[in-house]
Amino acid sequence: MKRRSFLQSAAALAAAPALQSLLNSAAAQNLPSLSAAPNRFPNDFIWGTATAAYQVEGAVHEDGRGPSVWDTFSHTPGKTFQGQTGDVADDFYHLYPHDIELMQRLGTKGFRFSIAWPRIFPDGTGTPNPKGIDFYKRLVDALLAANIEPFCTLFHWDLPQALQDKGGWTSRATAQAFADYAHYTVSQLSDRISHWMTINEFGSFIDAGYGEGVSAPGLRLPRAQVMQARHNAVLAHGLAVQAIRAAATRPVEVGLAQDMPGAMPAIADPAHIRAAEIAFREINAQYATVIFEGRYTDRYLRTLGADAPKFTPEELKTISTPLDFVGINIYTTQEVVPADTPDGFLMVPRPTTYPHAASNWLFVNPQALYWTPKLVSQLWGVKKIYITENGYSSADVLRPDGRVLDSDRILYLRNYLLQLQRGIAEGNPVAGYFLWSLLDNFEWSSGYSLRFGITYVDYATQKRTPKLSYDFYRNVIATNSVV
Ligand code: IFM
Repeated sequence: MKRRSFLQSAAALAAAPALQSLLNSAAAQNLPSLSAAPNRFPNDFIWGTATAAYQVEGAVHEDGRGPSVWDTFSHTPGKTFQGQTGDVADDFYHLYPHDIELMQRLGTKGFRFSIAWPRIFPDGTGTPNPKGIDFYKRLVDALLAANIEPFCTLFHWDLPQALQDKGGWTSRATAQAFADYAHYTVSQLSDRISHWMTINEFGSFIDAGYGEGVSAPGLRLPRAQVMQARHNAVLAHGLAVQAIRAAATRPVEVGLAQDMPGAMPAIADPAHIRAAEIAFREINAQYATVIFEGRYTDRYLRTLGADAPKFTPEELKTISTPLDFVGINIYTTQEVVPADTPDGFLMVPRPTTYPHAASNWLFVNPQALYWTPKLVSQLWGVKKIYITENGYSSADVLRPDGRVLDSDRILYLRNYLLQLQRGIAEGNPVAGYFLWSLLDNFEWSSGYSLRFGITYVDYATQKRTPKLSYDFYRNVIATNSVV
């Protein structure tokens, strides 16, 4: 301690006149001022963190909550890492006041969370559960008291089990049930919440849940049924957008949170950029493209042939109901090159040496935060984007001195945020960024084996320890820049 303060004061004494004369001469020569932070974000930029109900709340049997497909799936032997479940998770249901203090210390202006549908309608439909709504009222009131803007997602994968028993997303009735749940919830909470997102990441619960069987409900259905489930889910989104607008008691902004599989030009020349645009639209045909364009691409329908979903023109209109903002969950992207094929593009297979996080799908490519918003705004004329998720899983270690020095997460965040800032400076319409995640949490079928938080959670004691990346992010927010 002594040594540090001696060095600090000695350095300060030696540097003071030199620094002053440098500043003076910079001003005289009209050079940029040393005090002006480089890589600044817009003044009204919303810095936030993100979570989801089943991943953090716990308290699965409290206050009348019904079972969800994730309760069933995680309690089925062999489905999650070491049979782990979200029964307790981060116990956010009880500890949220403490976690809001963590957000305050961080300086965040926004918090993205999701509402557990089975807390509001334990059976998916029917009589609402007032205690479920009360929990979210308490949570939102506490956020507002802390000057943190709530960004609410209505569905982050915890479908009520009762609806799954009737076919889940393979049934069109689930789309209507979702709109009804959205209508009721917004009627109760829109006096407090201005930003609403319908659905989080369609592919992660449809394709992974009904096609590959690696997420709840763990099914491997024939392709035609999975394609119909995709359609029912985007229809649910469109119906919910309309229900939210109809139910809101004051003006609200409506969007979604989608992880558009990225495509970026391997080389930033016109031919590669064109190839990336074509690829981006096609690889998002089943979700984002139909939502923004109100049509499935010819290639999508042709490729599916007899397995293509059944739909009506009226449904396509509903699905593409205009949004106020678009939330994009961005972790990675993939390089595209032009190719002499009917599609005109080739997705570059990732070499085995391509860097990735602890999650084997999370390939590190900072330019994802530059190109994905750019392509979305250019292709579909989107005027307002939030990065609703971005983050990194690491092999975090709690050291004997009580610190978690996650320099790899900082490396990731710094490089990604620099690209985000570069894009905004060039005109990408990004209004905010929500880091995934505030806390380590239940990472679905990987259980607690993968940590995404900037706060370390000791699951045995529920003790929270801010990691070095928490300090890094606090500095980004305080300076509104990446330095
Ligand atoms: O934990 C998930 C989250 O629920 C959805 N987006 C990706 C995150 C990291 O895998």
